[in-house]
Amino acid sequence: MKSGAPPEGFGTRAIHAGQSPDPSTGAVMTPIFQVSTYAQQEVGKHQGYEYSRTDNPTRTALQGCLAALEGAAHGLVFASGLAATDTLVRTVVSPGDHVVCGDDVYGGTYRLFDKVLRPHGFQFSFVDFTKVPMEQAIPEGTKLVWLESPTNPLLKITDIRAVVTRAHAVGAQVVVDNTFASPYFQNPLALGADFVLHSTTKYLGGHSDVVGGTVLTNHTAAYERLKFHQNAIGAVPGPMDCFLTLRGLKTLHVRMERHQQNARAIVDFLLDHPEVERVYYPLHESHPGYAIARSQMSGFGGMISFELKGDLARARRFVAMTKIFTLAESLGGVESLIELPAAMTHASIEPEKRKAIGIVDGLIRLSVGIEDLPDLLGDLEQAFEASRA
Ligand code: P1T
Repeated sequence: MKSGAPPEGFGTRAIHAGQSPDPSTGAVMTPIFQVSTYAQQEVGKHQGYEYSRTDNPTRTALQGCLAALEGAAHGLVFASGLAATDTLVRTVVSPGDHVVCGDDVYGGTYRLFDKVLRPHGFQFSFVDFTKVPMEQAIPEGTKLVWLESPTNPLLKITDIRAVVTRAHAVGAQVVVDNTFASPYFQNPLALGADFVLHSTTKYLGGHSDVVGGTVLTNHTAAYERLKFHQNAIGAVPGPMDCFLTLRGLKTLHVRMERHQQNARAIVDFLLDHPEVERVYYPLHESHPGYAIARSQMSGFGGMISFELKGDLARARRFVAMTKIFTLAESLGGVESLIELPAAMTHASIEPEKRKAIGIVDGLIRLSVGIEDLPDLLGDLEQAFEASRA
């Protein structure tokens, strides 16, 4: 795209935002600036880059593109989703402050809050925003509200506008971890949230070949503090990781449509299957959060959770017997994955807490990829047969 042309639609932004042909060579793709330091003409006189922990041109391009996709004024990237989470919490609250967090979040987020930040004096309470009235869930004195919607792994839907209204009334800021929806289907800043976080490892990178995280915001003062911490703490991604994520972003809109198409057909297949006990998918009429989901999301991708009839052993056999769905942690890549959250991604949550939230030991989570649908359906069908006792 030539400089000066305004990028408009999502796909155009995914391909062009934050990037222009390299001025020194005309290279159409942002180069991998594999460099740690930059020449200065005299002390403090340089071309905008001093040291790659502070800034790197490949990272700058990625940050600009991600900000454009979430409709944010500012974007910063980190070495992982958890590095982004840690830096954000340390930036916006202090030890002693009270953080209210959704009860159903990625197990690593829970572990960071409960096992790393709590011992430093940060106060956390975990609540189910879909059940507890907002006044009770977010009491006076709360400084930060942290939520996922849809949640990992139960795909619960929180009314983001309602959380924002209550949080702002008590002077708290709101972070939405938007990893599951992706910016293609949901933009929490437009719903009033103060910060959006993504594990870019997932849909944004999209190819299971890179780990990363990002924070997006419209608050300039908070962005300045976050940027200071990004450099001062130093949990930054390398240029190759930024390049891979940037490359992944270019097809985000196309991939999300196909994830959604495949997932919807698999949800129908599972709902009709006599050996399936329960299916969780937010954009299905059967989901209790369906109306809210429709009001704040324009669609949903490939995440489905379900429970089989029968015992835990059946679920363990099932996940071991799929051939196209790979048994693995993570999600959001082009390839389909299957896992048992209680034993894998959410094993760091104490068993009694998992049970209270509803993450039963036999819960199966699918990340539906963009392979051919008949092959995916055939794979699940053969796993049903092969896993029968
Ligand atoms: O893995 P990392 O890039 O550090 O991102 C952490 C993270 C944050 N938020 C959500 C909603 C996530 O799902 C994750 C990582 N989740 C997995 C690895 C998983 O399989 O659920």
